[in-house]
Amino acid sequence: MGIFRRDRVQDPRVVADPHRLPPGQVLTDKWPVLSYGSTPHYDMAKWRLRLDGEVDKPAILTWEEVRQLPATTVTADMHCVTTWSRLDNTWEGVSLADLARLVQPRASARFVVAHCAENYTTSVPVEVLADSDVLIAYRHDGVELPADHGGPLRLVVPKKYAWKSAKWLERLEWVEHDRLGFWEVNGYNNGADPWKEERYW
Ligand SMILES: Nc1nc2c(c(=O)[nH]1)N[C@H]1C(S)=C(S)[C@@H](COP(=O)(O)O)O[C@H]1N2
Ligand SMILES: [Mo]
Repeated sequence: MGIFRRDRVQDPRVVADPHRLPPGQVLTDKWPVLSYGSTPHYDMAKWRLRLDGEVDKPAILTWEEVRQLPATTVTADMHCVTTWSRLDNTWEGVSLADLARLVQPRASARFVVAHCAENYTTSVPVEVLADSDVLIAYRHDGVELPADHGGPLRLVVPKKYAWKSAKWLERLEWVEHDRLGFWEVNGYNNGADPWKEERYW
């Protein structure tokens, strides 16, 4: 039976709202780990989150400082380009809107590049990040975000394929011109809209 226990016809949430499952996707109740490279293990006393680039108030935050920022809870679906979708993930963290209030991006900033462990990067337009369901998350479904799933901190962009939801986030860089990330240069479509099936080039 594998991880794909229920299909779109049977799940009551999808029956009630067929739009929730993008075309070509299959539901999973389990949470697969999809990582290129190995899971990093940080010394949290030395860990930092860098917020910089085209912003008026760049910041370097310690773990304690991240946890003291105003917290947000978002319930959102997750769609991987390899065709699994996991509904109703509860994420806790800091909204991108609150982060933007902190660093004050300039008008010239049109994209944000997420920099992660192992040189993984991805980029997201600022309009997409302005959506109220976008956050940097440190908890998932009531527990601290497991390391394999991006703990201590990951970006979550629910309305894009999940490779935009960068795990092991270390830096957000506001930039004027888009910069293709790891998967985007390796064959994934930079638009990444699951409802348009923007999967590959
Ligand atoms: N740093 C980093 N972030 C990443 C990845 C990765 O390999 N490295 N994989 C992406 C992909 S393709 C998916 S589907 C999701 C998977 O998240 P999960 O392992 O928590 O399910 O993380 C995304 N973020
Ligand atoms: Mo993925």
